[in-house]
Amino acid sequence: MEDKELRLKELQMEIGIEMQENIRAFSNLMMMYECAIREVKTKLEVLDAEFSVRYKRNPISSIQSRVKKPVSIYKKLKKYGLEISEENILNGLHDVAGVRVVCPFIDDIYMVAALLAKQDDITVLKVKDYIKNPKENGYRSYHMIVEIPVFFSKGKTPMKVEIQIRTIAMDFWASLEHQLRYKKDIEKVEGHVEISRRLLACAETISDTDRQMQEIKQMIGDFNDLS
Ligand code: 0O2
Repeated sequence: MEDKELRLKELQMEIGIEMQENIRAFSNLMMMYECAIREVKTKLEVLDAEFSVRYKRNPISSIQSRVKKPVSIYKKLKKYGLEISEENILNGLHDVAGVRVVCPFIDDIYMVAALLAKQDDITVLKVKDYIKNPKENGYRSYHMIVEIPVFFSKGKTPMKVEIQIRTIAMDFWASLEHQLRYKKDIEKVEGHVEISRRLLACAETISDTDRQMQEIKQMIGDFNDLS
């Protein structure tokens, strides 16, 4: 084999090895986020199980989780002007691991959030209360960015997880709105002002229903709470 050909083969091998190493490092990172999600889910499941036995009701209706897709990670890093690297993902992004908690009533949201926040291995880094301060489009949800230690063979690693807590009604609206328009170039759709107005009106109706259900719950008074 000629020198030039040999060098090309070596280069291809080097690139291949580097790519393999990057893929391995990325898979490892995603595994770490998956484990952080498991830790948070276990905490939520424990709280729900305890409530179920002590108070005969469940403050959590469902829990969903996801690790952000590589393309969304890439887009978010770009949005923040960051290079793709393990360090930037770990330090620059806070929603690679996401857990969504759906509760029956508004007061369940604040109770679940408070019970999580007071656990001494959880550090609350940021809270966005889109229930008290809904987004202009009507989006409501309680967002927490928490840091939780995960024990790997190399030792304890603090991992960030975004927790979104919302009622069944808020989840209904957000899921449909997400399908219909979120992230799409809605401004280019004919009648987009009317679409936004109607979506906002639906959000207001849903919010009013949530408030009424909360009041009915208080009127019945059958439910115990932790206070
Ligand atoms: P996906 O596809 O759900 O992962 P920040 O950088 O913190 O200022 P960021 O990250 O947009 O801004 O934070 P924010 O506002 O807390 O929103 C994070 C997530 O909340 C979104 O994740 C959505 O899941 C949800 N969300 C926020 N606004 C809306 C909304 O108007 N409608 C719906 N349906 N969901 C919303 P991602 O990564 O954008 O999307």
